[in-house]
Amino acid sequence: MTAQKTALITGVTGQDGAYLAALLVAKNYRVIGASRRASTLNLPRLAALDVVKDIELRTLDVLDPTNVARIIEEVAPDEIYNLGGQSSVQTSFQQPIYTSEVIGLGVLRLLEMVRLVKPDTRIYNASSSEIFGHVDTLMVSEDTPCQPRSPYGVAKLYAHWAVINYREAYDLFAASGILFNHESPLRGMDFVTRKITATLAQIACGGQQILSLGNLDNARDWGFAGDYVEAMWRMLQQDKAEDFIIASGHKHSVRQFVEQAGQAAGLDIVWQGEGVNEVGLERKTGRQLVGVDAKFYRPSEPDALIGDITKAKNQLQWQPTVSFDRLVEMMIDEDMRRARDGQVWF
Ligand code: NAP
Ligand code: G4F
Repeated sequence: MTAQKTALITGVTGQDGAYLAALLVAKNYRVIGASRRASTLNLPRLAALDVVKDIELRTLDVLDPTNVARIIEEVAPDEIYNLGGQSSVQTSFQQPIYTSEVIGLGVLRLLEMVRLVKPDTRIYNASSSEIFGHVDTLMVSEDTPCQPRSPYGVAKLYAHWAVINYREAYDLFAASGILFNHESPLRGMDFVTRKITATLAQIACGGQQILSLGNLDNARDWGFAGDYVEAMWRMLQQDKAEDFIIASGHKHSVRQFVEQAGQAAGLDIVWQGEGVNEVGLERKTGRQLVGVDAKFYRPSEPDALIGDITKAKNQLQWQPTVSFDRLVEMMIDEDMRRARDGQVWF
């Protein structure tokens, strides 16, 4: 029988943290779930997947290296999945310095603490497709040059190179997953997909609100978070630490997401007008369901990129199992259930 492995997950209270905790518990890991100290514990996602009882919760802030070092010393993890951090690109334009401290220097602090305290630990770094930004090709691979277009993307690129440097300089087993957007019914409300499904579900259940969005023509390569955490785990089971693109290989616009979510909620949406004057109307009644507000536009945006997952398919034997249509349906179904039950979520 193989010995039970210990995994430390930072950001366990977030979307990916919850799905990864459930995956590792099912694989018989001892799971140490770390989150920031808060006046009330943020456990609804872990509770939704019924894993609170199966993990050991610890307080950890990636801003404090002594905190990180103490926990590594105490729990002696075989694997660390560093998912904790300010994850909103939009917020990074308002809080660029804080964002860089947490998701840029935060990763460097973690790498340095692992090197000093337990250098045989395997580390997963949550890199992002935001590192690419503006590119000459729309299908990006692990070798595509980066030109990030947000403070978030710049900080993630710093962390990405810190991981490569620690691999080369100190032989740490540190690997970056360059993940494209991944969503689920557990996605935070300040991301566009969940904002759309939660609001349309409330409207479909009798609510009177209008879904107010930014640029409807921006597009993303969207996949399902449950698929993507499996890829994180596979990356740390390789013989050698390497970086991998994880994506769906397809892109859709925000407008297409709204239309698909509307269909799934029983709302047929037609568009009228242009730019900030554009509105989405319910075909049957003419009632306004969607509006555009310039406050949700960003100072700069990445190109509409698609991820090339050839390397992940060949080396990790990984590929997505949930299609775009199914993803939207899953999110609408869950938000309709919450709306009917009067639940306020995240
Ligand atoms: P999320 O739902 O926003 O979760 C972020 C987690 O980080 C939360 O548990 C949050 O804790 C924690 N956190 C925030 N600041 C922290 C700090 N200073 N120290 C420790 N923990 C902190 O994000 P997610 O979607 O699960 O994403 C996980 C990681 O993958 C993030 O690094 C994100 O940038 C990256 N990523 C995500 C995607 C995506 O599409 N989802 C794509 C590429 C990369 P609280 O409960 O206290 O808020
Ligand atoms: O849902 P979003 O906020 O996700 P974004 O910026 O792509 O970032 C997410 O994916 C990254 C992976 O590439 C992660 F690294 C990051 O942590 C995060 O998980 O915005 C998606 C698109 C953007 O083009 C945005 O301008 O939707 C557009 N959008 C239009 N209206 C909106 C809105 N975004 C938000 N959040 N809110 C709106 O009202």
